[in-house]
Amino acid sequence: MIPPDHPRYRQLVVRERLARCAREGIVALEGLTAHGRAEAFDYLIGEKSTATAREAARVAAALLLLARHPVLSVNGNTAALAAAECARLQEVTGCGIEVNLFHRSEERVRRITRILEDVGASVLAGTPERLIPLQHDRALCLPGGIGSADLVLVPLEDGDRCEALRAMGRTVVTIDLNPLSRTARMATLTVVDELTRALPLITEAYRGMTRTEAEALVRGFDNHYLLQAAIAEIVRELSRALD
Ligand code: PTJ
Repeated sequence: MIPPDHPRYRQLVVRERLARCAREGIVALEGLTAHGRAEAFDYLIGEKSTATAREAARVAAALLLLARHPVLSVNGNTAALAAAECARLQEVTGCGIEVNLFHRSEERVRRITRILEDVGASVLAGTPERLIPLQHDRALCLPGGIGSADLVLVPLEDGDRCEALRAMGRTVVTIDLNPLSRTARMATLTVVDELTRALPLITEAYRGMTRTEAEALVRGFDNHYLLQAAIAEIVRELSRALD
């Protein structure tokens, strides 16, 4: 039992949830190390959504609004941490949701689908095909889902699928606390923020946005600039750390 007055109560609750989901086969064991890396980067950005993250979330909403067939790709960590936020994003934007896993097994796909459906999400189903040119199982996707999406929102991605999707001409929006990761640099747009903070920011930005505003936001953004700004924010946060 974690005492609610513990200074890092929230982080400990999240860790406990991820550990439980790992024991239940929802989160891959490797997902726990990915989370540890993210915790370290979250520390560096001050565990809050920065101004740059908010700006990037608005651009993400704009890209979603202008997309013809947007699909949110969900892995084990994303389902364990943010199933309800995924469902809410879908409710507001109408995006498709597809389970796509690096450490794939049909049992994990079923469990992750159930977590999402339990909070009201509608998850795409069907027979996956190797539609992305990759050697591992992230190649597997649904012809009516990621296979035909013009925009794929891929939180907590590993870089090679991001690169492959870009090479296929897709718009790739990612959420990644590490602004230096290959995914962050390969994506069309990266929101450098923690997943459970970033998804609601995107959802709320989408709700109030007109098509004209979206078109203006999409015309003016530069992912490289946003990543540099995110790194500058980390440096500022570090220089204040011991003040
Ligand atoms: O469920 P599976 O089988 O698809 O496997 C999922 C993992 C996460 C194991 C797999 O995709 C993987 O190995 O990912 P990587 O290459 O470790 O990349 C994950 C990225 O997401 C890292 O750059 C982390 O910093 C970042 N990340 C992890 N948790 C969060 C995060 N970014 C934002 N919010 C988080 N909560």
